[in-house]
Amino acid sequence: MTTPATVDLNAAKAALTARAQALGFDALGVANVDLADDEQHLIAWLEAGFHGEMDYMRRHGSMRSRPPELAPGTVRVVSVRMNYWPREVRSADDVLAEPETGYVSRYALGRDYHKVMRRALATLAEDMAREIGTFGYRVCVDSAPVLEKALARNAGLGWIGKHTNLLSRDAGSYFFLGEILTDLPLPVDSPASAHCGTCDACIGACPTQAILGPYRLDARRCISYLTIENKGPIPVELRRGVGNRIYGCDDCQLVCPWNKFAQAAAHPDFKVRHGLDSPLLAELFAWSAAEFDERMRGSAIYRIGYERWSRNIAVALGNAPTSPEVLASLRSRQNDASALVREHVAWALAQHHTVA
Ligand code: B12
Ligand code: SF4
Ligand code: SF4
Repeated sequence: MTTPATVDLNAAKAALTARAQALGFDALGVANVDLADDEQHLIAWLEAGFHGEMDYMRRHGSMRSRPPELAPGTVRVVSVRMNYWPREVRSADDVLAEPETGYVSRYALGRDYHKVMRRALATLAEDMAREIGTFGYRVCVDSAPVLEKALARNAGLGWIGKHTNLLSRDAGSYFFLGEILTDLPLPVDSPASAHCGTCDACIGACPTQAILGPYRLDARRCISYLTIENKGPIPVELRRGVGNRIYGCDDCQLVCPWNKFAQAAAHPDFKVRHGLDSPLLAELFAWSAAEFDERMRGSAIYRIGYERWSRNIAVALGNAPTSPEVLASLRSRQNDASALVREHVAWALAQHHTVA
């Protein structure tokens, strides 16, 4: 990486902030690369095995807490926030209370945020380079091995809540994070202070008791992990708790009092597609693999594939009230080509006290 010698760093940061806003980011902050305390938490979390089958979390080792190991020369991390809650969307609480309807986490109703954020971050960095000259940088969104929440907290964008998501007083927690790792020694912001106080609503609200205590999440029990990251069967003892959640889960955030201040997404790509904010389970289960591919391409859901998608819907149908539609839907895929789906369908039928 190379750093231009004669850059006014205060002016560069002001320009970066203004450009970020114009590109649709809701906030920007800058932090240095020291994550020593968070590294200790990360090591303890991995040693407890809370990452489950997310082997990459262990493989990346200290790179996650030491950004210069990922991008040599990095001295600052620019963090950005982008709100994702769609402007026009059915109430999450209403859908969660309708067991024949599937609940898709509100972050996944529109286009895949990885693409949206990465494109906007790359444009932000390129625009900066045009303005101040070539500088060293690397753009990251989600899949890059860095502790995004800790970096964003240090950059003043919010605090890590007891549910382990980043949240802020002016925007709640319904936002994505992204970063530019850079060798530009930009002025840093102050870390945000924490405001959970004595509240512990998120811990009690978790349907599968995945939040073992403040800031301690066992991913192996989290519905987000079970329905998205987990490739195999959903553990039988957790299937009831999954309810009608077919992709991700928002419960710990839905009860958070700070989400009264959450703001709707301004970005048009986060608009609801294919009625996913309120889909009938039986209709989704009737999709063929080709229909799944066609409808979900461009969505984050596409990444889990048809088999895991079907597995998740089978569990939700097992948790739905018994009705001729639910039984017919499950029976239609009793002999599915996938052994994983067949096993979940058999479990679901057994919940309705029937196997045929
Ligand atoms: C792995 C992962 C998951 C895993 C594990 C979640 C987790 N808490 O780590 C699973 C699959 C479960 C998951 C679920 C979700 N995820 Co996720 N996930 C990630 C990913 C890729 C890595 C996170 C990580 O490093 N975890 C490691 C562990 C150690 O972190 P941790 O448990 O949060 O612990 C930290 C702190 O809490 C603290 N800490 C730990 N113990 C203690 C103890 C004390 C006393 C204190 C003070 C602090 C402390 O130290 C740790 C290091 O900072 C990030 C992207 C990224 N690259 O960072 C997205 C990310 C965190 N996920 C995100 C989202 C949106 C979600 C979901 C909301 C999606 C959904 N609706 O289904 C859920 C939320 C579940 C939840 N309650 O956290 C967003 C969060 C945005 C935000 N506002 O915070 C991120 C940042 C992606 C992005 N780019 O926007 N995710
Ligand atoms: S996302 Fe859902 S399952 Fe995961 S910790 Fe939050 S409430 Fe629990
Ligand atoms: S629900 Fe309460 S404890 Fe949990 S993150 Fe929100 S304020 Fe903090």
